Amino acid sequence: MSVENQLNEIVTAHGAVHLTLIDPDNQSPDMAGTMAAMAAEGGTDAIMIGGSTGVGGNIVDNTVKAIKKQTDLPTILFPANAGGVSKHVDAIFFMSLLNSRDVNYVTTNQAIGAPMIRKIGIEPISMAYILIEPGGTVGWMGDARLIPQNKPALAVAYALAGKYLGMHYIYLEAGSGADRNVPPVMVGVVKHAVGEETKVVVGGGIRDAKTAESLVKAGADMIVTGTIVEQVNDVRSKIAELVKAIKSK
Ligand code: 1GP
Repeated sequence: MSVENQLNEIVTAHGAVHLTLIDPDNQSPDMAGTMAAMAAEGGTDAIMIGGSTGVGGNIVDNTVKAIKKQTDLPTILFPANAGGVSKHVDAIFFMSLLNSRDVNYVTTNQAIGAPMIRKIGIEPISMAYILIEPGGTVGWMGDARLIPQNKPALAVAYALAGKYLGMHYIYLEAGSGADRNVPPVMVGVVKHAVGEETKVVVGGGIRDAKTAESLVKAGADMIVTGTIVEQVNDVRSKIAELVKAIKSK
């Protein structure tokens, strides 16, 4: 079964998916493998691998290989650009940064990477990537016109544009380590607009069970957490706490 279908089935069966993001630039590949294994024990559904800076060359490959050695969970690449593609992942979030001013992040990196993805045979999962304030490093690197937190209608407009362009997933991103996560009200109106079939992924600045739960209650299908995994000693319990809060069954 494709990774996309696996994730969608988890949404149907359990109400939401939890994704753990590991930035290859922030620890050794072995440590990344250990973190992924602990996240798996905590009940996360898949491991995303990516970061905005310092992720070229072998580091992504080595990190993915170490993660695959220590868990059976699906691995999904979350690339900063075409340079970060690894043949070892199961799938890739094939994203367009819809609210970027820079065409490189909207279509050029995608065109550079697409033939490689076809050749190595990893599964592309089409995704509209939409950056919300504060936007973090990715907002700066991606030259995004950040959507203000108090303008949910703008997020709806971009999300619908993504859906009508054929994208299956809509990622509302506040930026890694954000001091303000995407507001639940924005998630709610976006989910209402795009409907059940299009999945809404939310990430950036989510650190506790209460926040994760409020976002899923508002309509998020998938929650991404990254920074918190790097900050706690007990990764397993932290992930278990988040997973418990978002799964209805
Ligand atoms: C970043 O949304 C993800 O792309 C995760 O954000 O690191 O703040 O959990 P955090």
